[in-house]
This record gives sequence, C-alpha cells and structure tokens, in this order.
Amino acid sequence: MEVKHAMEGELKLLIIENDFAKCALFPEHGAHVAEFAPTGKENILWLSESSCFEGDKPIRGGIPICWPWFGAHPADSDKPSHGFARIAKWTLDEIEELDSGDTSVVMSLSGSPASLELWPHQFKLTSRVVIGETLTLELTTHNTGDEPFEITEALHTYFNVADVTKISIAGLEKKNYIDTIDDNKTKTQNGPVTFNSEVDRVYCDTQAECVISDPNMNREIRVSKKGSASTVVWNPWIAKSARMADFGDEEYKGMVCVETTNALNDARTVAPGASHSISAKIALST
Ligand code: TA6
Repeated sequence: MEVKHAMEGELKLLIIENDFAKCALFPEHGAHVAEFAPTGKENILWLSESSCFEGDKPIRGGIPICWPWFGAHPADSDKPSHGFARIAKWTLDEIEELDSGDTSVVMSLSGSPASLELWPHQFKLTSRVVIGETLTLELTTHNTGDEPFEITEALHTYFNVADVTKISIAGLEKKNYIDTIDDNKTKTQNGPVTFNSEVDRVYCDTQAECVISDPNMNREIRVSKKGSASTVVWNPWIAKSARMADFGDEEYKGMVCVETTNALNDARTVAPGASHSISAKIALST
C-alpha cells in the first residue's frame, strides 16, 4: 500500500494506491472520495474539470456526502444545499492495510457550535471507505444527543461514462419515482433508464443494485447498497450544466449520478444513543 499526501487548491489530498486500485480523497473536506480506479482501468468516478477545491465549497464530482438533509433545506433556503457535511472539516482518524490487501480509511465529523447554528442536534458522523477491487463507502450516523433526530442523506456518486446518450441503467424497472423536473409527479420506470434530456428522479422504496451499462467504455458499473431506501438518478443536461459555474457546459455528456440515498419520504429517525448506517459498494462487472 502506498500513501501519498498532496494539495489540490486549498484542500489536502490523500492518494492511496494498493495492489487492487488507486483512490484519491479529501479526508478533511467532507470526507470526499474524488477518484477510484481499479488497477489498469479507467477512473470509475467522474470529477468536473471546473470543480472548486476551496474550503467553503462542495467538490463537483466523486462522492459528495449529503447530510443531514438531501437537496434544499426544507425550511431555510439560506442553508447549504445538500446539508453541511460535504463542506465541513472532518478528521482523518485511521488508514489501515487489511489482511485482504484492501485499504480502509476512517474519517469522522462531530457536532460543533458551527453545526449547531445550522442543525440543532449533537451527532458523530463516521465514514469508512474500503479500497480494493471494489470501493465501499459506509456512512454511520450516531445520535450523541438526548433527543431523536430525523435525517435525509445521500452518497451522491458521480460516475464516469463515455457518452450518456449511449448508456442504460438497469435495476429500477417498474419502480415508482418522483420526477423533480416535472412538478414532482410520481411515475413508474418503464425498462432501463436512458438519457436524451435532463433527468432528476428519486426512485422510492428500492434496495436494488443498479447496473450502468456503458457500451462505449465496454464496461458495466454495479452499484449495490445497504441502509438506503431510495436511489436518485441525475444528469443535468444542457441548460442546467450551463447554469453551474463548477460544471463545464459539455461535461454532462460524460457523467451520470446514481445516488445511494434516503431522500424525501425515506427520512430516517435516529433515537438518542442509536446509530444508522448507509453504504454503497461500487464494482466493475467481471
Ligand atoms: O441529486 C440530484 C440533485 O438534487 C439535483 O437536483 C442537483 O441539484 C444536484 O443534486 C446537485 O446539487 P448541488 O447542490 O451539488 O449543485
């Protein structure tokens, strides 16, 4: 296992290389995994060439941790989109080489006066990333306060694809979804998900593994999950890409988000002293 430390913009970058893969992450900025490439393979995660790497801004790409709310804050639009965890200053707790040769990285974030201003609860959040032939990210919420609290959350994963108009996503067939770009209407998925315009959908009540088939890269990316009742699929397409300063106008063609979430009605309540975990496992089909 090789561990390198570098800087990207204002942020400390950790690069882990072992017998199975290379992974780049920003442990102290949102515990943000930015790149993951199994040995000899193209990066599975997508990262915008226009992303910011500044302490107070989210990184565009990789796996942003959206917590303790998904999307806009339900009552106060001045609060950060997708919660504060992805732009908070986390602690790098441990880097460990496992007997399997995989590498485990553990990072944590605890409640603070700053977080209390945004969200009135005490908590400890732990992210454990295991880097091997597959990438696993497990996010655990610990309620360290004396009142129950409710969260929505996402491992908001951006995937690298050759051409979004040529991919298809299996696993969500016949599932109901909220179409956030069509007045939040509830619809039913007919066949695999394909892309010829903006897509922003919350698939409800699904524990299914999703498989992204990318014929032009001659690969399939499998996204399985635990502790997650909903899956979000997103591609901003042309107009929305043009409105995002940290997203190149043409970059929508090379990415898709398949997000492991508990969003909208799938909010989770964590009792005092209790914990809740959500995890995603990313693998190339062999
Ligand atoms: O997960 C899809 C989504 O909620 C989209 O609506 C879009 O806003 C995206 O997340 C990115 O959000 P961000 O705050 O990172 O620009």
